[in-house]
Amino acid sequence: MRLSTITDETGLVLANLATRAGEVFTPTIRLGVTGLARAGKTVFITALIHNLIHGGRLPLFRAYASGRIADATLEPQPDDAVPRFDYEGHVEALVDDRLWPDSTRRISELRLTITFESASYLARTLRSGRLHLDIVDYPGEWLLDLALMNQTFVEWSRAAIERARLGSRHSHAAAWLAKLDAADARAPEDETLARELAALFTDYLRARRSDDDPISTEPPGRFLMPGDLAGSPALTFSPLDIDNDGPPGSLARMMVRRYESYKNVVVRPFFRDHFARLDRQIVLVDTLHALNSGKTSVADLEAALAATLSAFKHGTANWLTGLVLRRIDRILFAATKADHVHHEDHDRLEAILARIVERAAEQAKFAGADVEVLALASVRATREGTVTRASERLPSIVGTPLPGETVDGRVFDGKTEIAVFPGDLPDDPDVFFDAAGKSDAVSQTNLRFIRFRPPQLERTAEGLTLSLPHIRLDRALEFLIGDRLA
Ligand SMILES: Nc1nc2c(ncn2[C@@H]2O[C@H](COP(=O)(O)OP(=O)(O)OP(=O)(O)O)[C@@H](O)[C@H]2O)c(=O)[nH]1
Ligand SMILES: [Mg+2]
Repeated sequence: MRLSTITDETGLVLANLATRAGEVFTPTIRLGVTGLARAGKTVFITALIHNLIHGGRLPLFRAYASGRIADATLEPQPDDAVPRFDYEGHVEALVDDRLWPDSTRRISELRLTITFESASYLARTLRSGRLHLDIVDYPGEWLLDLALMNQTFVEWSRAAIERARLGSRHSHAAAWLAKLDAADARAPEDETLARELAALFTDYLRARRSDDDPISTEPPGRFLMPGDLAGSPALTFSPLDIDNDGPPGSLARMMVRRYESYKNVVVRPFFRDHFARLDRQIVLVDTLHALNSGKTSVADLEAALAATLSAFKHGTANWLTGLVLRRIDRILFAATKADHVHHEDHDRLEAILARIVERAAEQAKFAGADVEVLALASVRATREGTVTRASERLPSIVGTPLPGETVDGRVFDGKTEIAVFPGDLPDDPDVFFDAAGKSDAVSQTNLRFIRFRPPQLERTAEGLTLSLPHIRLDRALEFLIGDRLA
């Protein structure tokens, strides 16, 4: 174990002890909202808070439905160095302008304090009746960085180059791969070459991000969002086609050193400050987008989640276990944007997600956590209806497509409502995982999802806008914090 690791974890013991001491007064749940880029983290956090503050319809969130929650308010967050989550800005965009939030570019945090009355007399006399819920939002790009913690430079290089050579990505990566082929990794280190390789590699990452690839990101996450590390050696490296670290003084050694610096300067502190202290976790997965893009995307998504979540296992398997890392005792895997399919398909969506996260969930169980899988929509942008096709009545969804979305060659302006039949999800989740032979089964499902604008909110007779509609946000809340309000 390196010295940096020891100091890291000593710091963490102190941080966790300090948090625990504070909890004598008001208990705190640090909720991890985890998800790849565009999975729906920012919308989820905004909708959760909005519903609690504005009296949303949450019948399955028991403490709330039975009237035991007196109040939910935003309070100053505990970490002074982290910007505040722009809750008000996101709500305004969603509710007033009917716009989704922009992709998140930096980390932010928010504390919601819930004042409640326990259901039992004993708990009422022993406990304070207040609970802090601390939530952190960050760019999904950064999540895949966690997978680097368990990988050497050589392992990471091999996997990254393999992914770059796949299918449509190959064209984005061509210039970078050609430069790699021409470079001699065993030759003496060369700053100019290192910069050129890093720049071409970054161009490739950028091209993938703008593509409609569901796993549109590839670590290192900071290459596209460098912040104040821009231009530093820790951000000036690239995978190399090598099978060992190379001789001292070589280009390969230089890249290995920088890769390790990236892990120490960027990834480790991010994990330590925001993930090692979590109590509960919700993992948001845009399952429908992956299904829409076919089997390769589903396989990519599965691998990305398993690799990312293995960082948590790595944490708990540490020799300082129990002393240092908080134990996550509940994990909810949620298929987001479930309002894109009819409710009759929600069970199937859950079954498919359960299959995608099987490996990742196994690791979580290993650490003794309760695991649940759910299909949800943080903000429900559609309602249900039926369309008639060849005298057959099909369950459909009705919503306003985002400006620029196209359906059957027709381009939408963001003002027109339509009813669509998105297709049925298959009963058997395995059709997305079986070997090539069965690939027809997937194309036959003929799924078709379009992006909708946030909903027009209903108003009460007094002119008050109602809270954001959702699907099963209340069940998610019940699982994630319900027991702490009992
Ligand atoms: N219909 C529908 N669309 C949703 C929902 N949640 C998210 N979306 C869509 O998904 C997009 C991404 O959601 P975000 O919450 O910004 O995703 P994120 O995980 O914060 O993404 P990054 O900030 O890039 O990491 C939004 O712009 C919406 O188009 C939902 O509940 N229903
Ligand atoms: Mg976001």
